[in-house]
Amino acid sequence: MGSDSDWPTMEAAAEALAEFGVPFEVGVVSAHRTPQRMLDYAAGAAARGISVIIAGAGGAAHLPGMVASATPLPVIGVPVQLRTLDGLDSLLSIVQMPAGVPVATVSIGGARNAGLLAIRILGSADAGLRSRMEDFQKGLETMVLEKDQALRDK
Ligand code: RP5
Repeated sequence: MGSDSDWPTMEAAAEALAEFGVPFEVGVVSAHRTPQRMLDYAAGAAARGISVIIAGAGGAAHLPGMVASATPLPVIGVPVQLRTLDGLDSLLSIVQMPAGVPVATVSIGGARNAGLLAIRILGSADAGLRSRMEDFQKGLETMVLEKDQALRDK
């Protein structure tokens, strides 16, 4: 993430990965304040065994796109909502990438979905993880059906 101030938002991605038992690392890598560190991080991630990068930033949120430009790994961008502009600035800074440099952008503040998308990407080559994702999806369905039934029983 671009700042430790992003952590209250980004924590949900870490929680999702932890729920599925997927190992991850968390860190602050700023596109504007530590540009060389960001480039080194992105360029070295694949060689260190990283498979997917979730990059969250707010405001002029150039981190996900710049990381994507310096790694062949899939990058998921999380627009972090700051006090101004309702996070629209973050979203637009991340989502409108030039052709050739994709960032899979989730919703404003959508860090949990970023974690879940990373799990789906990893699950495409991991049958056990994919099976756990299918169980998770069945759990969502069960939850909705139970809520529906609870409303009908009122
Ligand atoms: C961005 O600037 C960070 O991702 C953060 O969302 C925002 C503000 O950072 P701080 O001033 O709170 O460190 O680069």
